[in-house]
Amino acid sequence: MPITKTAPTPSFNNLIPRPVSIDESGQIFILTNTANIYVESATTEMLEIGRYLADRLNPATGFDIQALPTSGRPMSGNIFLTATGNNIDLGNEGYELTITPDQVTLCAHRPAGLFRGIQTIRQLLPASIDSQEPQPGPWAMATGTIRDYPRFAWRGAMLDVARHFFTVPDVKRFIDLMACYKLNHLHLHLSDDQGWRITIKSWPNLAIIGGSSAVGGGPGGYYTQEDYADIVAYAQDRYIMVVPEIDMPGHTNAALASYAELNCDEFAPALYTGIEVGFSSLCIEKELTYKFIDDVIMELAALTPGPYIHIGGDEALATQITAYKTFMERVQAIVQAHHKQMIGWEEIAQINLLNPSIAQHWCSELARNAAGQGARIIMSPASKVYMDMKYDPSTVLGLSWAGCIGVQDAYSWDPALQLEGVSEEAILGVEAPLWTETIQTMQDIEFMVFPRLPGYAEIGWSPATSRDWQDYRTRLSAHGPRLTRLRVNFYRSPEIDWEVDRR
Ligand code: NGO
Repeated sequence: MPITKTAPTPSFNNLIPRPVSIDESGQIFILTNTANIYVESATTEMLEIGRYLADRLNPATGFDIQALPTSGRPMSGNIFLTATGNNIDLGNEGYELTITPDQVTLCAHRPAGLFRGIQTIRQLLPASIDSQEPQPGPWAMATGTIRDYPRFAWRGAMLDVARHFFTVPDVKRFIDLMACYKLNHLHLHLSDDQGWRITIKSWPNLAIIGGSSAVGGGPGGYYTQEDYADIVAYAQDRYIMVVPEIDMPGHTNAALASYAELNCDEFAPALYTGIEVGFSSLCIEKELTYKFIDDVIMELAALTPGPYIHIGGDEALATQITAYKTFMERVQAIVQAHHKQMIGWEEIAQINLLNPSIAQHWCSELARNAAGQGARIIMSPASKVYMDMKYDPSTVLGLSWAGCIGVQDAYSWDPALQLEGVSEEAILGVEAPLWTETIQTMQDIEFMVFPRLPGYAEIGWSPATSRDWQDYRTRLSAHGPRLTRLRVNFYRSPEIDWEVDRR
């Protein structure tokens, strides 16, 4: 049977994450070459958001859509972005989208809400809207109203740039793809045994020596502070907060190799290019260790507009537990002295956590102790959200220590039911890490991240009661053509009947 060339009927049914409320009215709006984007209460920030949308629409439509200031509703045929008259109950990221045959109106209380709503507009247009070259229209959208806001404040992804290094353009592409699914935190794992990836001006060898290796012995690399600031600003323009991690006291071979004086025996170990964990430790007894940490956190805090610094704390297998506690309590004080909130992997629950420190659950029950102390929890259960796990035993890339994670496994769990003693109120949100021991290129990243990431985004955003695997599976199939247009090297999982790109 020949594949039909007609475009799918416009509807609200293929959105990911699924909105809180959908009310279709059964007509269509058509975006034409006379349309513009009118922005009310046109601050620079609001106009930037309008321009962001125009930049997403112009390449594929071939139109010259402009973002223009307005006071009041524009004429029919246009897109109207406004912060006026919106219900503040929708919160900082919530929005209301009303589409009639005449107009598209996106209303949000805060700019972040407009930005999230723009992702919904993109998904309501045909998949070909994400092409970089002009495509045939018509650019039809279904009509009706969507009211939407997130379940959890933290919807994140983590990229390990330490095991393998990824360039600034790679990280920006990762950010763009996160933005499509309304994610809002990018956790960068900036140091590990195999590499130190950011310049610290007071300890220059960290990047120069510690940045010169990678798993498998590749050339490594590092971000200058300017590169890092560029990433942070790029993310900020997409309402994504960068959360930097410097892992300690374990996972520190790259630092120890860069400065002999950081080692208890004053001998610098060789650079490490294998994938074992748990063998390195900063020297807990040395005062210099804390001077080092203070310097690093001070520079990192100055580069970080967001409130968080992640200090790792996982798998400190080469550090005695009493020493670990002494160390971590000092580190917590250092982070707070630099006016930041400490985040650590759930092992930090072994210390006396000071408000507002945050623990990240990955594979033990320690997060429960953290919640018991009143700390908020980020849920990253390895067996569900580790994007470095293989999809199934035949996946060439990836590890499998936490099991294989198919698309359904990745989707079908609930953060509030995952760990007894860690309830909805204790949970700040969900984050999916991509560790990169086996991941070397952007193509590899895309293959492991897609199509699992949209599922994590939905778990973080959509009400638990509205989630259903069969329904999600159908919606995800319609994202195949979108990901293809975005040139994402996604895994064509056999669990999904991928929709054919019909134009
Ligand atoms: C663990 C370990 C990482 C590994 C990862 C591989 C945590 C928090 N520490 O997760 O160093 O890269 O597994 O899956």
